[in-house]
Amino acid sequence: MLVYVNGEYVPQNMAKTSLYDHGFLYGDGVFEGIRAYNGRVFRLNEHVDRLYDSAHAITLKIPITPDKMLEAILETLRCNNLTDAYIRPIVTRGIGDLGLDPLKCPRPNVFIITEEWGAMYGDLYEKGLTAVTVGIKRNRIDTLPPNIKSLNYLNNILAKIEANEKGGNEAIILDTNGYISEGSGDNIFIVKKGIIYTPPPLNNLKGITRAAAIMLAEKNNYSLIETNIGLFDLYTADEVFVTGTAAEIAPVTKADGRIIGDGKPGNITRCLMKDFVKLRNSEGVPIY
Ligand code: PXG
Repeated sequence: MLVYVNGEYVPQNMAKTSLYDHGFLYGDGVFEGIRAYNGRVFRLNEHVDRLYDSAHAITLKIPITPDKMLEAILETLRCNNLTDAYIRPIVTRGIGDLGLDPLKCPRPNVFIITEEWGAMYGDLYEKGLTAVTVGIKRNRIDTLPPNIKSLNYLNNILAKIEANEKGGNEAIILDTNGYISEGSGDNIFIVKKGIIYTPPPLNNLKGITRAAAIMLAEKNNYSLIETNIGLFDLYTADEVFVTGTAAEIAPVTKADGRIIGDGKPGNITRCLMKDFVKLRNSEGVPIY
């Protein structure tokens, strides 16, 4: 597999950066997670926009234009003959000294990794995921805003460690007010009496799959309300599902030992899952 490193395509085991790259030393950088299906990159412009927004939020000036980034992503896929892939653009602050000051890093580094990739949860799309709330809280919005897709994912990783420990497929992370924020790598929705609810995108990542799910809900004339959600709402929901580039739309059928609805993926969840598969198979930027 070839990877993109600052304008060049190099074998993945030859790609390198310095130990002094602040992406490595401090998690100082941003990234994206993108999928390609059937030779088309799903929501490519949206992911590139979010990458540049994340970078802007940490005053990181990406050394190439968004158009060049988009073309580099497509070219990396082409170099590797990929049609169904996971794509990981990464921009680090670049090489500096051991101090944390980003002013010491003159040039950000740009990397693009691509891999062949299929479904994430396998039979769990039929059975549903088991979710567990974790003790670690989502970063407060006035500390490290969860909207920034930064290379510092320790908050999410600590949540994932707890979920693994508790035997859950995914973590449900609360914010410091006790409201549900998101999973370790996906956004959360609940359904009650035919109405879909999801937290406003403040204490979580502005998920691109989340936006697609909202669009599909509107197309199907489902009512959808963005509002704060608590544990009671989660436990007593008729349906729960998560959305993310990796997870796509995946049903949750158990949360903290409470069976959700009748313990099977609900009708609205299934409808959105089906529509999402149609959408991602039919839309996207052609690679070839
Ligand atoms: N919240 C968080 C914290 C995420 O990292 C999402 C929501 C969903 O956003 P999108 O735009 O993808 O719908 C994400 C993105 C993984 C993995 O290995 C997951 C993500 C990114 C990178 C890796 O599970 N999720």
